[in-house]
Amino acid sequence: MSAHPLHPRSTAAIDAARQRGGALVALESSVFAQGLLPPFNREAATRMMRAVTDAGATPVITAIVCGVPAFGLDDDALERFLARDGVRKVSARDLGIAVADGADGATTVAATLAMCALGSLEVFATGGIGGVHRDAAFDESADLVELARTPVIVTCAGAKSILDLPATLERLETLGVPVVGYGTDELPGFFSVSTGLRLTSRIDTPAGIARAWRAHRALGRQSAMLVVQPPPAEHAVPVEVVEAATAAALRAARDAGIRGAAVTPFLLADIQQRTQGRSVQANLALLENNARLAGQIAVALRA
Ligand code: PSU
Ligand code: MN
Repeated sequence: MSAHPLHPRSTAAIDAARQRGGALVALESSVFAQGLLPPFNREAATRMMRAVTDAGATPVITAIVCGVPAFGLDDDALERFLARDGVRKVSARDLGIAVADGADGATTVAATLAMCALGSLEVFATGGIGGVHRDAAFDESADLVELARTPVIVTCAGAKSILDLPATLERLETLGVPVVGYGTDELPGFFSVSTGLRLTSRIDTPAGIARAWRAHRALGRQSAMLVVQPPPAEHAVPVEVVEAATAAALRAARDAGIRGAAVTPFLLADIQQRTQGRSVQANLALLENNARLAGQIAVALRA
């Protein structure tokens, strides 16, 4: 029996960046193909890529494109993903099947971490990670286990507001994933700045994050490091507004019998509608902010 021939592909820009030893930042594609509705997904992709570039690094959107693991999307592929045209949501367990099917697949945080390991990428920016769901503790995102076993720095605004945040934080502790506040002492609430959940570490500079990361790796730790920062204050949504929309979205999901991988995209879309776009502006701003920070950290790691 021979192994399935796997030929990951990179765009020319990413190959060139690798050749000159430039800083790279991975971006997940599920947030574009499933997380945000058009036209906001295009705005998110544009703003995130520009933020990484402005920080002096090269953005690397990861995906499965026609069955090929892809580092960077060419224009055709990007348009299909933004149109959500037959693009499946791919978590870590789905990668092999998407490749064997020759499918287009948008990678979640879990699958993007796996792609980072495949492509030797050390820094990854996203919006909010998955975690332990409310009222259904058995529904725990695969993002958590992949964070436990993939050494990548992940910048985010915490975990999605739809989750049980105290439970998610406890699981991250159990799994050995450090959660570092960037300019904050508490876990941010994704759309909102504050949760009241205290963190055990805080580092306020990219160089400081790079130092902590080198120590983490030198100690042989194989886990990710989560670097969390709140959404920019001017776009943050008050916690009461987010909570009311979330409670209603959870009820709607239950009434509609939404299950499995469809839960997260359903809730995110429902909250977007219920908050009349306020949550979208916060989402776009925090994605851009996290991409910029990831770029700065990736550059600091080269120093
Ligand atoms: N957070 C967002 N938007 C998203 C996601 C998270 O604000 O689109 C996506 C990420 O790709 C994350 C996934 O990995 O949702 C989690 O899905 P699940 O809960 O099914 O693991
Ligand atoms: Mn789930």
